[in-house]
Amino acid sequence: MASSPASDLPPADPTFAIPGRAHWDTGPNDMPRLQLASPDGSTATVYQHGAHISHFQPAGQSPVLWMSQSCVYDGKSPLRGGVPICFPWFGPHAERSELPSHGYARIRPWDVDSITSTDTHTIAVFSMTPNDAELEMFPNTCHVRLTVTLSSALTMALEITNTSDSAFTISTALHSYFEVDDVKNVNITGLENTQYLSKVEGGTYTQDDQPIKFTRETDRVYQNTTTTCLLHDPDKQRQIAIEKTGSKSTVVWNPWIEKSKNMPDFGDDEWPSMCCIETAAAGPDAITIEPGQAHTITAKISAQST
Ligand code: TA6
Repeated sequence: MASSPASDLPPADPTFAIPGRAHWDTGPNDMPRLQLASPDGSTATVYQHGAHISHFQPAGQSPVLWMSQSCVYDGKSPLRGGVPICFPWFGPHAERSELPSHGYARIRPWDVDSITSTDTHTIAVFSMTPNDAELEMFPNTCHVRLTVTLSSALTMALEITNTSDSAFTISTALHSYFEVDDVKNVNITGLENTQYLSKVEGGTYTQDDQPIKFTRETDRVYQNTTTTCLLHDPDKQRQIAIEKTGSKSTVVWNPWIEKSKNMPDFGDDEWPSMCCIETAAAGPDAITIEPGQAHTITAKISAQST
């Protein structure tokens, strides 16, 4: 890989840039964010807070990731939309309700390890090591790295290394929010005949042999699945593919009307414009990592006109 850093500045330096490929700017409340571009003209944005990807737009397409207009940019809250990193647990903490939903990784700044470019890709690497407060929540030392690779597709690789001397089990997700024209008109293929846990109805069910459609609040953790999902959006005349490795859970979520009203960082009328298809390892598909070992989850997002 031929990298072309602009200078010997540290990549987290706000003056670091690779002309035409990477530069830092600031979002609301001066939150640092990295703007990436690939040779084909695709773009992506990653906030240093949570190593949170907030934007991905393939060349010639409208934005693929959804962000709430009510998102809170205070450097403490999770950003609503894009791709929050859920780690080291998914959802509410199993025993301690006072701990943050979806873990600590998305609500703290990450280090910037490198920003490089090649003839075809632009790559940014972020990492974090839990601090004392985070170790109090989850008492296992680890190192977490997110590699963001931008071409006409967006590939995210989340590598979790167990740096402790005992095995630990984590649940995690790349919690991707996708922009759709009207969620009532989309469908998702790839999860037919797959078992899922429904957080809305409660209990476990099996998807029929039909595509998933949204007619109500939907919050499903599909289990033991490694398939690629396709999000078909006829109104946008687009299909979004989510390919994955290292993940056996796929979470499908739309809050619908009432839940949207109960989320202060989610507009009451925003639910028709999004749906989540999350690349996860949760519930029975949680991951146990032995000392000194690592596990990587990848999600590759691409879009094509239909
Ligand atoms: O992925 C679906 C889910 O677990 C839902 O239950 C809902 O809570 C959503 O995540 C958003 O969680 P958050 O903590 O970001 O509000």
